[in-house]
Amino acid sequence: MLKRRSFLKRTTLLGSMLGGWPLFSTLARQGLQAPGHATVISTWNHGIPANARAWQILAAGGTPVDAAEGGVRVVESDPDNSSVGIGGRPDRDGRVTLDASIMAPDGNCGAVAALEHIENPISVARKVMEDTPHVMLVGDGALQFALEQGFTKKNLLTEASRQAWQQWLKNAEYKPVINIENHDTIGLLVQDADGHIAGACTTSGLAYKMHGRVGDSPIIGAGLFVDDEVGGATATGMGEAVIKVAGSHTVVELMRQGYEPCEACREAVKRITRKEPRYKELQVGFLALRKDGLTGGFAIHQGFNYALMTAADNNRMVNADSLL
Ligand code: SD4
Repeated sequence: MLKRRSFLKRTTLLGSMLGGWPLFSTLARQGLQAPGHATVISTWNHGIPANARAWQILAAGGTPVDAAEGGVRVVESDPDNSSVGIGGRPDRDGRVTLDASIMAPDGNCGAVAALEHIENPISVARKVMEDTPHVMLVGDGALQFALEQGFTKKNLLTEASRQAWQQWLKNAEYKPVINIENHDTIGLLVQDADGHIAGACTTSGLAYKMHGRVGDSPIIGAGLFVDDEVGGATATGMGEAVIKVAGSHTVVELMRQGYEPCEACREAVKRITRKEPRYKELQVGFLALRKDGLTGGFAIHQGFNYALMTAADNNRMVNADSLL
C-alpha cells in the first residue's frame, strides 16, 4: 500500500507531468452553452462586407460552411483588394498564388495552397473537403482539380497589382520578415443560431514572396482551426511565426482550458514573442470565437481590427488589443 507521503509525491509528479492541465474538461465544468443566436467575425475592414454576406446566407437557411465560404468569396472577388483573391499582390516573379482553407463543424476540412488562376480558392478548398478523401491540394495539382471541377481559369494580376510589383522590382530587397503594414488576409468565423461553428481563411499571402512560399492561412491548425465543442480561431500576419506555434490550434486549446477568447489570443501571441527574437518587426493577429458566443482578438502591434456581427451588434469594427 502506498504511504501517504509517497502518494502525495506521485500525485504532485503526475500534476507537473500534465503541466497543470485540468484532469476534467474545463469546458464541461464551465458548462459553456451556445448563445442561441448567430455570430460572425472576420479580420480587417473587409470583414464588414464579408460578414454581411455570411449573415445573409445564414438568414436564408444556409449552413455555417455556406456562410463562411460565401462571406470570404466577396473579398476574394474584389479586384481592389490587394491581399486576397483577384487583385492580390503577386510573388516576386509576378505570379499571383493563393492560399485558402475551410473547416466545418464536424471537423472536416479542406485547403489549397499556391493555387494560381482561380479567383475563389476558398471554393476549391471546400471541394477538396467535400469531394476528395484529402485535406490539401497544392500548386498545379490544385489547379488541375479546380479545372476538373468546372472553375474558370483567369488572370488574377490586375493592372494596379502589376504596376505595384514593377515598382517594387526597382529596389527589390527580399526582406519578408517585415510585415507590419502588409497584412490583410481574411479569416472568418461563423456560429449559427444552433451554436455550430465553421471557419474560412483566404489570402494571396506575403506580397512579393518567393515563388512557392506558403503561409499559415491554408494550414489547418495554423491559419484556421475549429472545434465545434470549444470554438474557432483564425490568424493574420506573418505566417511563418503563426505556423511555428500552430497558432489557431493553440488558441482553441487555450479556450478549451478555460481562457476567454481575447486571453487565448494573447497567450498565443506571447508564445510567438518567446520564440521569435525579432517579433517587434512583424505583425501577427489572432481572432477567436468561443462556443458561448464570446469573441476576441489580440495582436503583436496596434492596428489589428476585426468586424463583428450579431443581431445586437449589427456589423461593426472592433479594435483588438495588442502587446506593443
Ligand atoms: C501569410 N498570414 O501568408 C498570411 C498573410 C497575412 O494578412 O495574413 N496577411 O503569411
